[in-house]
Amino acid sequence: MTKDAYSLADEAAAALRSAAGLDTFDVALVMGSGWVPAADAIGETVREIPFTDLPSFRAPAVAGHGGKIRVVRTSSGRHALIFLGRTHLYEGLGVDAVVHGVRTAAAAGVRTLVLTNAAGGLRPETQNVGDPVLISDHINLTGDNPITGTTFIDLTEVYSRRLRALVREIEPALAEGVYVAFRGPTYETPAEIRMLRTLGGDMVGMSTVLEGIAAREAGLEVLGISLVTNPGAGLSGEPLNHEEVLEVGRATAARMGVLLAKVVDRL
Ligand code: 8IG
Repeated sequence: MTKDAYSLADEAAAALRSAAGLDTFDVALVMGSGWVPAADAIGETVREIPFTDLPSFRAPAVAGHGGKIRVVRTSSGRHALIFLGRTHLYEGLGVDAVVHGVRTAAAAGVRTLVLTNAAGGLRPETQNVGDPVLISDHINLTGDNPITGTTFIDLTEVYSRRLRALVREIEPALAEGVYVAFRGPTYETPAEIRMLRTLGGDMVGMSTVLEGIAAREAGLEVLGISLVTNPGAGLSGEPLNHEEVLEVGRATAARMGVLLAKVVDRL
């Protein structure tokens, strides 16, 4: 029998503890595209571990997505695991590969998970490119789920109300929104964007929801933040491209980094 995804995460957690020289960690952060430059503000780097040094991890396929775990000590002495890059469902490696980092972090003792992403904005009436938006809930249109079998996990509060309130103590004006995920890798058609607006979505992307589900299964408290890097297809008259995502990230890195550093120190 091949080993199940949870035992593989236990093995990866043991390798991570040993590579990091630490027994446990307070928080993990997954840095989406556009967020990697913000990682520098979170704390002092203790060690960097390439994904390829840890069992069952894959190097991310996308340029600009990094590919390592940075172990950081924050100014208040907390230890954070910063995932610089993630595996996406559209890479075709399967849902277990997508959530392996989250399961590994949970197995290594993390109790709080911060999921960041870059996303298309579905509400150009109120959203500007470069705005962070707190994820209040999600709509999973990936067609997949990290859980198989009769484990009926409650998803009433995937994205912690408590953590959202804590972020709003730091940035009271931050908007909240519902994040919709498709498998990708195509961006949407304008008709799909109109559909998502009708369905109650506020942001659209290709990540986060499967990791959020796996995190709730593991009992983690989750904070989700999207960086709006483009209006959804058909909302602006311009075609979408990946380079603008990275550019918005570079332009907002300082603001996002300061925000995350403050959040991590108040957990
Ligand atoms: I950044 O407009 C980013 N990621 N599906 N649609 C989808 N993913 C995205 C988008 C977008 N922008």
